[in-house]
Amino acid sequence: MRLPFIAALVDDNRSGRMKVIVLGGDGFCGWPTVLHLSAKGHDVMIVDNLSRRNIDIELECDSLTPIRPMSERLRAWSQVSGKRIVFHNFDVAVNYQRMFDLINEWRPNAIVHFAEQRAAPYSMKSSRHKRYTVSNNLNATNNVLAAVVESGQDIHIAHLGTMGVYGYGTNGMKIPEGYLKIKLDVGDGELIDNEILYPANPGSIYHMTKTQDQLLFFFYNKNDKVRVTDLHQGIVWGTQTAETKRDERLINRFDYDGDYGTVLNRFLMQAVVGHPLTVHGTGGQTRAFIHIQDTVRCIQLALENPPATGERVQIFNQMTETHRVRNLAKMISNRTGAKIDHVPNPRIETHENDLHVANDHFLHLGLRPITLNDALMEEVAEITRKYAGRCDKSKIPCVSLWRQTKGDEGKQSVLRPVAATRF
Ligand code: NAD
Ligand code: USQ
Repeated sequence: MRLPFIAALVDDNRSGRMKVIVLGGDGFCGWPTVLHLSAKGHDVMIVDNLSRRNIDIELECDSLTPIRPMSERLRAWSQVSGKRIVFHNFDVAVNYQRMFDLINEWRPNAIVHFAEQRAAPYSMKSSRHKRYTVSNNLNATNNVLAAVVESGQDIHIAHLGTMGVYGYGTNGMKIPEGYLKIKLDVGDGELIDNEILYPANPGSIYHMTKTQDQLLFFFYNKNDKVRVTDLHQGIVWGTQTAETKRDERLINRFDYDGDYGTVLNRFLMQAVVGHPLTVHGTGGQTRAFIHIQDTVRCIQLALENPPATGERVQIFNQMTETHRVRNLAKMISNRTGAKIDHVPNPRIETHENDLHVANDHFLHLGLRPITLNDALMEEVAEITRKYAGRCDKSKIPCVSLWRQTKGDEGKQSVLRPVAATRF
């Protein structure tokens, strides 16, 4: 049986304090995680190339919330908490030497890897966006793994994967945490028990990179015994956490545009700014969700409970509940009176799916899930009201099409799924 907190106990001062590098620590999930780990007493270092802020410039759209430059964020945190966080600005996918040197000099206990291009619509905009997403995400992951191996250190890597690696259809079965138990027919009626990575079924180039990440982890774990936890996270909603609320300069980002905004935050914000709720197609898509406060708690739990050396890649489903898109829209419309608009679906995805997901690992580790509730939805609405003047409504529609074929645009909501999820 694995002992919780074992990596922390072997830390220099044996106090449970860890040295953690957070790759992508300026982003929506990364920034609140950095603050949460720092508040818990860990030594935190951020690596980020600020590519997400540059993509805002490319898309001519900004976070709804006025996120501050990194130096101001760090100064504010130091003033409110008395804790120092170091920031390095470089590209993990390109600058291998800096990554390697940092690991050698700082000798972290753990690396949390958020540093990837994470929007499915952005990844499908054009061949340039597809190539950027593949090159950025796969090289970032491979560089981190190769640097850890070359350093010879026993560093735990916690990576943010996605529920989308599984696809979203289960034919009634609960999606297991990473591995599928199977029976191999070896002939003559003899069946052998086995466990394999759950068959990948990505729905976008972005999601496809996460399925490839899984293979990189599998290989480096098998070959080099790298300790990895892959967190298959659902759609994150909300914006603030206990730490980001401590000072306005610490505010987290809030994406609402058609590429980076995710469905629940978009609906909550659309209701406030008087935009019809943009349900794609029938809205029968069911997805997994998690509040940002639980995201940071899950990462803390994952770091405190690393796999043992030699153990296979540990995969946890990081989600707390599932919802159907049209039900979310109806619920928000009932609360606010917002109009619902069923727009043609720009994506190629299954129109109606049920989704059942196992999340026992985090529950056993002590996660007490925060589920959708009025107070938290009101918090998102309040933030939207406060910063509504920053919203550019022309950026709300999702204009990134999954297939560029002429004449497909309006029809995509009635396309059949490209792959039925029956294994
Ligand atoms: P984000 O875009 O807000 O943050 C990612 C951060 O990584 C950005 O600050 C960006 O500048 C940085 N980055 C990207 N490539 C980099 C590189 N090559 N070198 C250095 N820095 C780089 O995204 P997020 O919402 O915080 O997501 C973080 C991770 O969590 C992603 O890997 C994403 O796939 C995963 N995830 C997010 C959600 C969600 O709903 N937001 C859900 C499931 C999984
Ligand atoms: N959708 C709408 N209306 C909108 C926006 C989205 O109906 O205005 C629908 C989409 O068509 C899709 C569903 O809502 O069926 C979810 O879309 P999303 O944009 O909220 O989420 P997605 O593209 O899946 O990506 C987000 C994050 C990604 C993460 C993933 C987790 O951007 O980083 O990996 O959620 S999961 O969905 O579980 O794979």
